[in-house]
Amino acid sequence: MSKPIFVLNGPNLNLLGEREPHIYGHESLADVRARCVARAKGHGLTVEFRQTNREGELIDWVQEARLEASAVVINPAGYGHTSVALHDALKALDIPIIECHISNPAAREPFRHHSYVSPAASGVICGLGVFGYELAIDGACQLMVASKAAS
Ligand code: CA2
Repeated sequence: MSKPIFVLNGPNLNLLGEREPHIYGHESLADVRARCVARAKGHGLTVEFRQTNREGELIDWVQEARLEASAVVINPAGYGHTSVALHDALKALDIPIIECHISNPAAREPFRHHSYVSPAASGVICGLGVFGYELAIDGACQLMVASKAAS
């Protein structure tokens, strides 16, 4: 039995669907979870889907993923623009990491243009709404298959 894909969500994403629908859409985080579960099931995999408003907890989960996950999909939300500690934790992983943003941070305010997560990620998906989470699962699976074939 394969390890789950960890889908980790950072601060304020618990508000998804409640505010700023013009940026983030109308779906709730529970809806996003359902999309991820279904997409992973199509690949014969499971997901461990979590959200936190605390930086340390997010880092603890990334560390947990070292042993317990087959890949990580992470929407770091605001911590992507601020957290060296999150960058360091992600750099310690040897599994695929997909950074996923609902909006396109590069098309928004300048303070969203830098990501501490991108240099540690295998790939980045942004600007496609919550559908991006499904593509992130596909991307993680693709990289897992490629790394198995190479070993
Ligand atoms: O586009 C994304 O997914 C972001 O990661 C979302 C973050 C933002 O800081 C990043 O620049 C881009 C914000 C998450 C807050 O989500 C909310 C959702 C609904 C209402 C208010 C906030």
